Amino acid sequence: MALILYIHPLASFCHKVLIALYENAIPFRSETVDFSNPASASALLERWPVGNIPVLHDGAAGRIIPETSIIIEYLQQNYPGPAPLLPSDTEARLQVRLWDRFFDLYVSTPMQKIVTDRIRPSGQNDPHGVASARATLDTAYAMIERQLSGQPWATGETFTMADCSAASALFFAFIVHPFTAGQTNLQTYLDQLLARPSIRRTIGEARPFFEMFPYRDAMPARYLAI
Ligand SMILES: N[C@@H](CCC(=O)N[C@@H](CS)C(=O)NCC(=O)O)C(=O)O
Repeated sequence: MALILYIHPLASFCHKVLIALYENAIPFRSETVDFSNPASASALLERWPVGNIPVLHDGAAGRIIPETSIIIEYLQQNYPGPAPLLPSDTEARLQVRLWDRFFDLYVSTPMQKIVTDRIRPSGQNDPHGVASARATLDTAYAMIERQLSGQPWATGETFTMADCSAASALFFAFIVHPFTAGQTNLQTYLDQLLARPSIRRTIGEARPFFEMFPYRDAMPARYLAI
């Protein structure tokens, strides 16, 4: 198999790329990175010294491709499928890139800050950083609520890379920082994302690892039935 995606099945940024692969039925093999295993961790660092996952290895091209948005664009360029996730129209494409960045930077990143603070060694928590992450999520949720008014997906009528980013970000963000009662567009959007086959499949594959999630106790019951 030419494409190998190095992942962890519970990791939200890995979900973003898995969703893109499933949307276009691109054949690939996934390999789980075990950060607690020095051999597995150092093999990842050899491929991408930053040490983040996911990382794609394209054996046919002899290339390593890191960074979720770049991986998805690379897949579209080199392994195009029936569901392009970046539109060809340049203005529409800019909007997709903007909202992809938005979900990564202003939803996923603060969500990760809140989650990882829970597993810091005792006495090394960062209450100021967590409060700031919650404030960022409040701002982001209000902006997404407005953005979704009158359109089903993040940038319009079509499911795109921005929605891949949104799905992985909002699934976990909702657990650690729920939407307010008035944020009905956000709630409908999350429901719609969770009903999509590529996303159901990704979450289904993550479910056996939910016990490892530091906020497992706060997971909505319906997440367990996806
Ligand atoms: N900007 C990166 C973010 C990737 C990222 O933060 N991945 C997390 C997993 S969801 C990770 O590798 N965490 C492990 C670490 O930082 O050591 C991307 O889009 O690929």
